[in-house]
Amino acid sequence: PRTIYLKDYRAPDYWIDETHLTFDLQPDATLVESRLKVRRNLDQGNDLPKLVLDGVELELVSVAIDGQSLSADEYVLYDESLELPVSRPAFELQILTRIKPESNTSLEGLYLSNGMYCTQCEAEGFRKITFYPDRPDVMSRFTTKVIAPRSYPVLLSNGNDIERGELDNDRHFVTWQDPFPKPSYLFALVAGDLEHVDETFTTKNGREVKLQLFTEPRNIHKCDHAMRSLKHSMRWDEEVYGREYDLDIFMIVAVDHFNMGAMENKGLNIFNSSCVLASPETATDAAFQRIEAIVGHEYFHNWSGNRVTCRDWFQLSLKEGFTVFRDAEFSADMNSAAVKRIEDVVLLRASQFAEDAGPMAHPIRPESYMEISNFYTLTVYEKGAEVVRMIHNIVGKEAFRKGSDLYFDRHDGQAATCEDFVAAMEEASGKDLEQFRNWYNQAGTPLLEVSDSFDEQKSEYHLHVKQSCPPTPGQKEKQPFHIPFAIGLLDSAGKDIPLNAQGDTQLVLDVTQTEQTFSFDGVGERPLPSLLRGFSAPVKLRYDYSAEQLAFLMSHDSDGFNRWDAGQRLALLVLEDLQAAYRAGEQLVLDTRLADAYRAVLEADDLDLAVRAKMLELPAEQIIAESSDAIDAEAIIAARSFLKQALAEALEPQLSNWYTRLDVEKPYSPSSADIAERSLKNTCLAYLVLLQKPEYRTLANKQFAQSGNMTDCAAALAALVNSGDEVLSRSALDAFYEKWQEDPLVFDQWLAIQAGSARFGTLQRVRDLLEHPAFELTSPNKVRSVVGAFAMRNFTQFHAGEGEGFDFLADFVIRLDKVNPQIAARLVTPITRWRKYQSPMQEFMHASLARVMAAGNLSKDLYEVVSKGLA
Ligand code: B3K
Ligand code: ZN
Repeated sequence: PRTIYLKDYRAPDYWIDETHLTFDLQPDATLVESRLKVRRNLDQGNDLPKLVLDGVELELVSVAIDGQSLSADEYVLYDESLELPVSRPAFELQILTRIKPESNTSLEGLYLSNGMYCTQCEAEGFRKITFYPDRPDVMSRFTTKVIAPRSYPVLLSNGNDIERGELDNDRHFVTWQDPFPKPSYLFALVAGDLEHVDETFTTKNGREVKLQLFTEPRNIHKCDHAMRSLKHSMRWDEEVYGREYDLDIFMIVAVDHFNMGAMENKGLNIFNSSCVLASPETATDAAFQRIEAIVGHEYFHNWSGNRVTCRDWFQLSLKEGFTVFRDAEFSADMNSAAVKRIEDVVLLRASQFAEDAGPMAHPIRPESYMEISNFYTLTVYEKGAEVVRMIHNIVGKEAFRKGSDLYFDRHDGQAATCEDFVAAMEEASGKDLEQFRNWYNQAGTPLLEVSDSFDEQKSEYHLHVKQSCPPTPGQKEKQPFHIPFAIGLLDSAGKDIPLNAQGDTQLVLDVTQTEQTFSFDGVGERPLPSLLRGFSAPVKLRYDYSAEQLAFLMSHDSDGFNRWDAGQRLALLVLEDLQAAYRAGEQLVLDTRLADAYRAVLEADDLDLAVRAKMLELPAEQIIAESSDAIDAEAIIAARSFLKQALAEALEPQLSNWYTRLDVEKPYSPSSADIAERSLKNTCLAYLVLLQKPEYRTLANKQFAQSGNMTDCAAALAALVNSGDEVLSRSALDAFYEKWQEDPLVFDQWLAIQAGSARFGTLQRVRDLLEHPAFELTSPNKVRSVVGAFAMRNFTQFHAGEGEGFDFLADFVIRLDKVNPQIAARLVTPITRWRKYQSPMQEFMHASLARVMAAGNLSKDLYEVVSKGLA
């Protein structure tokens, strides 16, 4: 496969002013007629170069220019493009193609999901529908006529429906017109036998917008939460960003077969059903919150993505990083802000840091790719959002809003670049962001090494900060980053010390050099620093805290995030010692300082319940792994599972106390207060079942059988399955299956709980699940629930044995690549990180990865990830 470089970007040779599409839908032979108004881009010259259109797996039926058919010797048809002669600077092009939605399992382009037609065009799926300049800087006005048998009563596309009617052969049609020019990746079409719920929303300027949510009839009762979330998003974007919706109708469609969470097609968002459908009985709190976040995310794209889109795919973070930042702030406003921040940082540390340290590491604006689908990454999304957050923190809230207004005004209707965004922020704030731009160019997670000194005589305190960034593929040397470093200083009573004449107790230090010292005077006693408050930059922080200091921060830091983080650091310290003891063959013993600190968390009377629950969660194995240079999976697993068990034993009275206190019947609500209660209760339960005591298992069993909501039910099931009690687990799993086998989203949870269990998720069990009659290789949700849960979220079982898990993954990925390359390329990542592991894990992983390559005939997607993994 060919590598595409950012430095090779050239503006398009031709514009497409209008795009008129007609779809005649049939599963095995859909006819797509495309009429394009083409115009030479005169900025590129006055000559008339050949018009090159993208097209993949299309059957070309006919081409005509200004009504004149071309014969086959007048054009050149390549594997992935069509080259046409041009003799006039403006002309009308008419192309007829035939495609087969029913055999499209890549879920890119036009495909069938449970008998309903739908599309996914981002990034380069439109070229699987018709020949087109399938690049985001070509923006066109689309009119789409959808023709289908009447057994597909609902026919949708972008914009407003302007005409509908009946046709012969029991067919009908609807024509849609989208007044906003858009790139092809935002095109969408849906046809099916769907029901809908309708609402209206009145925008701040009094425009009425019709909101419609479409699903298969059996799911129609699961739409309330998504609809409510949509209204909240629309209001929030008006209030916080001044952004108003711009069409008369906004539609969301839920589909079962979908590669990602959702897609922001103009006026017609298409969602993975798991990200839209929820009822208390079938969806967990996490699902409710995920739905709210994703509905918001896709809605926010209407401005950050659609009205202002990306010039090229290297700019992906322009829309994704910004939009993730927007949805994170939205979720923080709707729920517990502290918990949202903690969850985002956990995701970053557990998964994005690993990406940044692995063979696919790339800056948030990559410089090259073979397959762009591989760059819809945690780096582009989550780290991209952190970069926007840093800008927000550097320029301040008001200037940020001014900058965002300027960006939207200036680039409305355009395909923009990351540079345009930074420039707008710079202009609106007057702050120099020159060095800050390195965040866009350089990959890798920077490391901040901090030490301090105190001059008692002068009452002066010094923080010495050293920054570095490890080499990443293609980038050996790095320039220093501009890192906003939020800090506070605590006195011995745990109070914040004023840091300047204005009495500020928190400062954001601008770390810009490789080594830098910050001095504070008038400091009466040696303070304890609270560093990187609120996770003010996506970096790793090293400071030699003692266990006692961390315990002190856990109970005194005025920054809620850092209280939690001190707990994480303390647990990591303890886990490191336990790993060392394990390797030395010593007996593992619980560090009472950690037990005391956790007890204090359980007993504190002022702590938010949701944060409390988070503070009781040990760092995930991936986070522990991330903090060591050579991962010793066995020691990590042994240390962490010992610690969990030991904490359960040490804290039994407090855990059981909280459980009892929170074990009250009440109607379900996804309010943050109720979510917090369930979260703490179920965290306690997860610990308690580890004790070999029948009463706690009975408790779990009772909760499993009696709870009226899926949060409590699934948590109890997971607790049972993780308890190691085979009999109870089996009978609960069977009962769950009996009850829920007909609901695919709940069935997915049944799969994921088993494949993800440290005790139950053995390789054999995973193999059995793949043989389950309801498992489908063509369903990304099913694949993720079994193989994703095992290879990406079940560290213990995936790394067990002598690499059998890796071999299994290799075989599975080879098979899946023929069906769905995008998902295959994602799933293979765990074994591409072999370099980070100790022997012999490293050799096992490498051998499995090499086997994938040796299978040959890989898709572009999988080839890129595997070849970079082996390089
Ligand atoms: N923009 C889409 C991502 C589509 C990715 C396709 N490979 C979803 C989102 O980020 O909102
Ligand atoms: Zn997005």
